[in-house]
Amino acid sequence: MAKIIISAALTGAIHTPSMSKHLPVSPQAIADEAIAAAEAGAAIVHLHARDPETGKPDQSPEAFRPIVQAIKQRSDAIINLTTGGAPTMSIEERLAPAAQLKPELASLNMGSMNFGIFPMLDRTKDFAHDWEKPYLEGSRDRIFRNTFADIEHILTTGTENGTRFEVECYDIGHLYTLAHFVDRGLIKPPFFVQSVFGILGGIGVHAEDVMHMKRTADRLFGADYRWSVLAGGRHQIRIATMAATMGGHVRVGLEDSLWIGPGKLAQSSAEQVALIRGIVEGLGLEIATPDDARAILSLKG
Ligand code: KMH
Ligand code: ZN
Repeated sequence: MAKIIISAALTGAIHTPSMSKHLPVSPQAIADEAIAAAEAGAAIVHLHARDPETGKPDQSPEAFRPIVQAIKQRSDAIINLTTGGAPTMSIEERLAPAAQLKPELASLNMGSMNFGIFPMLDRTKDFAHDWEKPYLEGSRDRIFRNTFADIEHILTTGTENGTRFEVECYDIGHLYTLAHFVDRGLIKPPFFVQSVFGILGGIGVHAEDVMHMKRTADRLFGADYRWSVLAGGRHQIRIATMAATMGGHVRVGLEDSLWIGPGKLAQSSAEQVALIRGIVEGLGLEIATPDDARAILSLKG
């Protein structure tokens, strides 16, 4: 039976430090979280970086370098660098860490969209840093830009470096955009499709949404794709479980959800990895090691 790949997304650019004291911010904390998640069963660690003083997303290659070095010294987990960065950043800025550090995997966001993080304002009383509130508020009037030209630029730069992609699809149209790049021969199978559920501006978190994504991807890509699923916030584990029962791979981590249960903050991404690992193994399925995942996704290693 095929093994299930667990990805752990450790810090991201959606949540801000005042939402949870457990969100890792410094290079050391992000690397430690990555290693703990890998030890708990994650084969892939998806990385963003932050300014250690303020916790603001920092997309400079210099911010990523010490994180990547520390992880490589202590783990063979697959390193997946964000090219999404944050919706406030330019495409060149977003691409720079992956272009310079040439990881095995990088994210590739498949369409421009609204990306609403402003509802989180309601849940946070006090902000420790000046940037946090306007950053969240600004998502009312900000577009997460991923034009066809942007996607092609990231795709061709990464491919020249031997980097393959976690293809992030936030809606059904993004699958058709992937099909367009497949038709043009710009991406080769197996495609690692990360379906993203529950971002305000993308597809929702109903079981029918998950079924529709899977059915559409099956029809468009047949045996040429590997399906992984993430859901934002409190829906994370429910949707990951649903995907696992359908043979999908799963992504968890504090980038996607700060929670481990109703009203209970997760202390780490590793805690979420351990939870979903227990569910996957309880279903009688096996988790993939990093080398299993390299084989499943045809990575350079
Ligand atoms: N934050 C996730 C919903 C990226 O880094 O390219 C999507 C993400 C984007 O991981
Ligand atoms: Zn990310």
